[in-house]
Amino acid sequence: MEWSQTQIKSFEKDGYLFIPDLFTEDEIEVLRSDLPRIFSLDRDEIERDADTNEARLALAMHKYSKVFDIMLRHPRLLNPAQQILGGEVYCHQYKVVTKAPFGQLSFPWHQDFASWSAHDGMPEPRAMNFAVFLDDVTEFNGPITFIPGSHLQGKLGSAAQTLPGITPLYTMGSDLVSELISKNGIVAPKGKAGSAVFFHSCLAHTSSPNISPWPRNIVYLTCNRTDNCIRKPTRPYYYADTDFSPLSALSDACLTNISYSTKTYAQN
Ligand SMILES: O=C(O)CCC(=O)C(=O)O
Repeated sequence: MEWSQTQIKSFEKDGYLFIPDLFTEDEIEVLRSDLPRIFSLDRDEIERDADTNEARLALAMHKYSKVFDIMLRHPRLLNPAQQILGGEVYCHQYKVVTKAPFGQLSFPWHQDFASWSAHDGMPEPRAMNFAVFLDDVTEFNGPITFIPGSHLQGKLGSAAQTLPGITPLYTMGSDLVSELISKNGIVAPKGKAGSAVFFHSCLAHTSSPNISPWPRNIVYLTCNRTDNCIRKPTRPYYYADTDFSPLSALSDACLTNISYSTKTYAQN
């Protein structure tokens, strides 16, 4: 499934594309049903707040979850990734960001490319995020929030900020964010589980804590063009993979075709 010209134009203008109901409820349930097992694992790839033990991220889930290994190669993510990035892609980062009911996790304003460039030596902003909602996302459970069109400014000023349970994030100052918002506004795509939002690596974004009694899990596949592979890795593989093998897509029915017995078992 590739994007139409209208979708491409909208992405080029706004820096993101929201697609409601890209995945069915059944497909999402296959993924969501493995989350309790994943977040109970004691592995380096599961990041928690050291003080509260609140789970924040599961990274590189393809190493220990069969169903997320399948999702990594889903054609509804990979085909547009190859189309929009203009060539073969590999997985730079793959994660579930989990916001527990009434949890603390939030992200200050940032552009992803600032961190990928500074930590990983990514040459150009030719990687981007393909995100799928695993729960309904509302204004109350900490939606990801964008400044539309901010990607057109390229990489902007930022400084490393230490955050609990994740590697330092290159974040943007309030004056710069205010200026961008006064020009371009602010938007938080919301929708049912199964909806997707794909966004440019220079798009300024943030997200606030989950103030609701409902969970908010989003899976992010960050694809990078193989010829833009990272040059100076400084972080563990699960933040910035150094396996630059191109991904190839499975069949469109890959999530529904897996047999019941394989749905929840561990990958390794
Ligand atoms: O999932 C979220 O709330 C935001 C995640 C984010 O901003 C990021 O991973 O760069």
